[in-house]
Amino acid sequence: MTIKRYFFLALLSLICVQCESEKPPLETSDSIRLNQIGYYPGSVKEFILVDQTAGEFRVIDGQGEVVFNGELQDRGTWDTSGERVMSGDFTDLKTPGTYTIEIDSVGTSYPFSIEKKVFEKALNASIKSYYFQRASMPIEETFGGMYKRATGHPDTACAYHPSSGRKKGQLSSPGGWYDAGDYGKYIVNAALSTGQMLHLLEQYPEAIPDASLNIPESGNEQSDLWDELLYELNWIRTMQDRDGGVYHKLTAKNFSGFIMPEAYDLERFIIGKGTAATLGYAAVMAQAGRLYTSADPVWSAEAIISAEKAWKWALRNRNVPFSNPEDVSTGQYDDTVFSDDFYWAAAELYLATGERKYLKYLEKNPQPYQHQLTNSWKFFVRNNAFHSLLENRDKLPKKMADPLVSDHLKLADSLLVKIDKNPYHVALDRYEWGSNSDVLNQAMILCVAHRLSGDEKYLAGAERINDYIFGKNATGYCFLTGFGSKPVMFPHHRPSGADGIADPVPGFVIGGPNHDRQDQHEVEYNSEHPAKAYMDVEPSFASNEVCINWNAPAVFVLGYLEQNRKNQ
Ligand code: 9MR
Repeated sequence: MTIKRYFFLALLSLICVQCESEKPPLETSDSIRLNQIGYYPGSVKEFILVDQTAGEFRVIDGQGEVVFNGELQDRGTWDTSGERVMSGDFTDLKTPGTYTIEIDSVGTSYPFSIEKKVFEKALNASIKSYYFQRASMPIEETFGGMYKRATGHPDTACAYHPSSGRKKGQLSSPGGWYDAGDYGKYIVNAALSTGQMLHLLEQYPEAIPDASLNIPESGNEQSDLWDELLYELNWIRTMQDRDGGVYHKLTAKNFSGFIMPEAYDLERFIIGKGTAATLGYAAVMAQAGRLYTSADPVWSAEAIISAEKAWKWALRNRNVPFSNPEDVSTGQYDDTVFSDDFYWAAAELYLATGERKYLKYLEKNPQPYQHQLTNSWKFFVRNNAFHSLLENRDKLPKKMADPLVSDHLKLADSLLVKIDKNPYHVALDRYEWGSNSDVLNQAMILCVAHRLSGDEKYLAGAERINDYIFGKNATGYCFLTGFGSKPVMFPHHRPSGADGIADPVPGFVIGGPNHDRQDQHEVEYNSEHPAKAYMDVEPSFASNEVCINWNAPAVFVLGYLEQNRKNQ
């Protein structure tokens, strides 16, 4: 090497060292909030920057190359989270890959992907979570891996609680899913959740093919989602009394401690019998019976006959509410308004049987098309009816079908207006118990609007909302257990707490921020703001529990997005 060349190289390396020392590598910043799983190439791609001011951002690929430059927009202060919010958009970046976002003086985001089928794993896990919730059977290692466990709660000899209307005897009512972090089984919520997922199967029977979930029924040439739903439906059927009425729930008198299912130590009872459970039964059995006709005509016919029997019971018992008897303190799913439950049952029975009496009932008893703000699981019962009727609008008189379509699109448009106005591009007005499911149910409404109209704006709206669940939110957590760079680690879920495994059972959408903080005596929240009223601690049943009706809209939305975006 010549001396000249030597000096040239030495100078060059000095300059480089200086460059590097001027630009220390950026650290990961929790102030950048985005979908930690990722985006489809064809999706709207947004992220949020909080409590920092910056002008520009860049997207960096896996090789460290800048592949996109963009500008941040000031979105003002969001009172609900107390944050100063800026947003960035990189929708035009469509090349598949793994990326991060960098912002000078702030840091770098968590990594995320742009890829086709970007939610496939999250979708499958969100369905598989129901397998992990199965009562009365073991979770075998072949299917559950390290989350294997022994059989819990056989439920083959449950005594009747006097509230059931029976004074003696026992009911065999095995199977079904545990409702949530507790080990109860509740008909109202079982019907709602199963009904929501049946919408996905109705729209896309092949969305979850056989053998995609690795569950015991995989390989039986039937959709694995059907198999999972049947596990619940067959339990639901055991809860119908001979007169057609349906028991409200099967639980112990109180919640158990944080023990594994196989360590159960409390006697379980058949509790309550009422109008809401009976109508939920009628609706979901008619819906499943209709959709299952060709696969299993016998099962289907029996389900529909039992649904009609339930309907008749409800007509004779129009106003039998449930509330916990004095000696019972498990979940209530209490309701006093049954018009929406009647509406859903009438809708499904009409579609299943074609009988005019059910159509007449719907015509005479229309339901308002609006979004109720509190205890919205009650509202979603009504939505199940709308979604089935809309999907089958060719079977409705035009004067009924047309307003249903236009009302649905109006509701979806009102959500889009909120999404545009909100600094985080979400549409929630209130953060209640299970707020994440409210977010997902709004996304579901937008998916249905997309299905009705084919208009891309609704699909984009559903995605923008869905990003919230995976990290574009005021807590920075990815709210699906087992996913994301800032994952939920301590859900209020008994098996996750008791199994001695550090990672929680995967695939659960946790409840999310809850301004009402019903658990504040046990949990110290670190923010006063509604959108931040969330703590990743096991005792937080009001913000960090899992529940079957919170996962159900995630299954629908992720399934819908996969079907509509997988090739884009
Ligand atoms: O999701 C339910 C929420 O809307 C109610 O405010 C809350 C209190 O009644 O109950 C929630 O449902 C719980 C059920 O009662 C028992 N299993 C766990 C459910 C989720 O926390």
